[in-house]
Amino acid sequence: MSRFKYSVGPWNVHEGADAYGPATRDTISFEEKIIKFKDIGFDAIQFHDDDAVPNMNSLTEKEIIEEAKKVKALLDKYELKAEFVAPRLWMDPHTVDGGFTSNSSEDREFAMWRAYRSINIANTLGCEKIVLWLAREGTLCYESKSPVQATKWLIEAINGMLTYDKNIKILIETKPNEPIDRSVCPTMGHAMAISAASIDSSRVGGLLESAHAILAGLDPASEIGFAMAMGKLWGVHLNDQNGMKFDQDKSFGVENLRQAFNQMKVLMENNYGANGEYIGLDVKVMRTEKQDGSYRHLENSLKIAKALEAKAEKFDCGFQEKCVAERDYEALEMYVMELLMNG
Ligand code: 3MF
Ligand code: MG
Repeated sequence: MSRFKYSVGPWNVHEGADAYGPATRDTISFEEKIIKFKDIGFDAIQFHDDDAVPNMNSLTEKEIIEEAKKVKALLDKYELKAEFVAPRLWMDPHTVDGGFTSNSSEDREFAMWRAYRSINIANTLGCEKIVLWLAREGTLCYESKSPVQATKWLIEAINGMLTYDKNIKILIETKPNEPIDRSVCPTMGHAMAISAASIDSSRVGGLLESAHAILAGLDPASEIGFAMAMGKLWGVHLNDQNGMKFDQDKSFGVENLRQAFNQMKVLMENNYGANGEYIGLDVKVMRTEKQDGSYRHLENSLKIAKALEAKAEKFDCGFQEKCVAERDYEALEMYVMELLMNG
């Protein structure tokens, strides 16, 4: 039995297309996905605004809420919760140059329209969390944007959301690059500073994704620890990543088991989940996988997460303290390796 509740997004089961090649698997319907998610052992679903309400740009505010109610009924039917709603500000023609920090005022307005509609959808789905993955908030051409102005626009946008709804919580999902070159808000340190600069810091926190930290050259466990020290780690996307290249969203722990262990350990030691936070697994199956393997990365990630939870449970704190007191870090390191290597 795990101490954690786990969540997943519909995008984590996908058709296998990448930047250089077409789909390799067929599309699976939303309902079929969530039935399987439940079956695998997930407790909650993560949503982009248009995962919940497709084609939302052409719907009225009232129609958007009506559509979201149908999704809520589906979640209730399968006894699943909604964890968060994230405005998808990277697919639309209005966000070619970014959303909240676009150089076009019309596009910035569109981004706010989507953010407010995301809040309405979250309220309808019964969740209080809005995730901002700031995909295109940054530069491709450095001189095209002022880093000062962009940061101020981002804070203004967050203030707008905090004002629009008095209960909503905003989680900034930091990422240093991809699809843009240089992000306005690349790390947890940046997210915490933006929180502090907002009109209600108690409602602005962070979501750490392992792969995103690795892309920034940082250790995910340290990023988790930093946000937890501020009391502001309200979401995680555990996965793995082989070095500083394109975002891979590999199964949790498959590249660096010790690093994965330390993420689990820091979450457990600091009581992550005590306020209802979920462990999200933002993983993608390999392109080579056949149709009937569409969920294997999720099953594997969950299995690895739970196995690492058991390892962290077994961690001998007395021995650690002894090693620390004696400054015998070679012994401590070998102890960790043996813990991980021995069944
Ligand atoms: C990209 C991501 C995103 C976010 C998602 C929810 C598509 O690297 O991690 O997945 O997690 O948009 O915030
Ligand atoms: Mg993510």
